[in-house]
Amino acid sequence: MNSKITDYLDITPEVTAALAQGRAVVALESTIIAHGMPYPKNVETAREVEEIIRNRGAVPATIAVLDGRIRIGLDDSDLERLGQAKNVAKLSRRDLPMIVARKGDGATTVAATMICAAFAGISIFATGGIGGVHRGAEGNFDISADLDELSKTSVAVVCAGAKSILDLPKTLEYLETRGVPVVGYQTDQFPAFYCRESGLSAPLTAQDPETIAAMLKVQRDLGYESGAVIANPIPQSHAMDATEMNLVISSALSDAQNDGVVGKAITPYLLTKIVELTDGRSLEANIALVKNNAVLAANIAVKLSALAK
Ligand code: PSU
Ligand code: MN
Repeated sequence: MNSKITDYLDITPEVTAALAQGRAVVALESTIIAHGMPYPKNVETAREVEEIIRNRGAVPATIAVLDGRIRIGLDDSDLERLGQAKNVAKLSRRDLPMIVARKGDGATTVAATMICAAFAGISIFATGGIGGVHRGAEGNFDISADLDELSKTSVAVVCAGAKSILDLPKTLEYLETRGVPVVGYQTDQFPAFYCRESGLSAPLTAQDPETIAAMLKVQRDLGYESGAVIANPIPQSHAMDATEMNLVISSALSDAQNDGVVGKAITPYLLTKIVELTDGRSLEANIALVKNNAVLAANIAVKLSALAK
C-alpha cells in the first residue's frame, strides 16, 4: 500500500489480522445506514449483517469517514452515530477528499466504499443495490459514479441488482461499455432489487460461489482493474409484486419531479418515498435482500481466500 494512504486509514485490529492472514473479509457501505434506511432499523440491520458475515467465517468491515479518518471496521457506537445522524454527508468519489480534509463525517456510497475497501486490500463488498443510469439520463446526464468506479477499482459488489427507479437497460449497457462483468447468481435474469426479475437478461450467470470466486481470481491474476457486479435476486419469500412496485416507483418519481429533487439527493428521496408508499413493506424487503447478499458475499470471500492460498 502507498505509505501516504495509510496516513488516512484506521483499520480495526480484527480486520488487520484477517487481512494479514489472508482470511475472508467483506466490506459494507454506510450510505445505506445513514441515507438508505430509517433509524433504528438501519442500525439493527447493520449489526445483523455483520453477524451474518461472521457466522459464515468471514470478517465484516463497515466503512465510513468519521472525524476525517477513513475507518475500515466500525464498532457499535460508530454505527449508532451514523444511524442517528441527521446531516451526515453522502460521499461518492468526488466528495471523499474534502470531507477528510475538513475532518468531517461522511457515509460512503458504493463508489466511495469500493475506493476505501481497495485501499485496505478488501476485494468483496456486500450491499443492497448499486446506483446506475437514471431515467431521463439522455436529458439530465444523471449517471451514478458507482458505475465508473466498477470499471476502475477491483472490488466485487454483491447486490440485488438495481432498482427500477433507474433505467435498467441503460445501466446494463453502460456496464458493458465499461467492461464490468455482471453475473446473475442462480438466475439468467438481471434482478430488479424488490423483484427477482426485471425482464432483462443477466449478461453472465453462475450457480455457485466457487465459480464466482474463480472468475474474480482470474480477473485479478490477469491484472484487470475493474470490479464486478454479482447480482443476487431477493429471496422469494420477500419479493414484491412487480406491478405494484412499478406503480409505487412511478408515483415516487413524479413526487421527486414536483419537489424539484435532483443530483445526489434523488436516490435517498426516492428510497424514503417508496418506504412510505408501501407502508414499510419495501423496507422489510430491503433488509431481507441485504442479509441475503451478506451470506453470498461471505461465501464468495471464503472461497476466494482458499483459492489465494
Ligand atoms: N440503492 C439502494 N440503497 C442505497 C443506495 C442505492 O437501494 O442506499 C445508495 C448506495 O450508497 C449507492 C448510492 O452507492 O445510493 C447511489 O447514489 P447516486 O445515485 O447518487 O450515485
Ligand atoms: Mn446522480
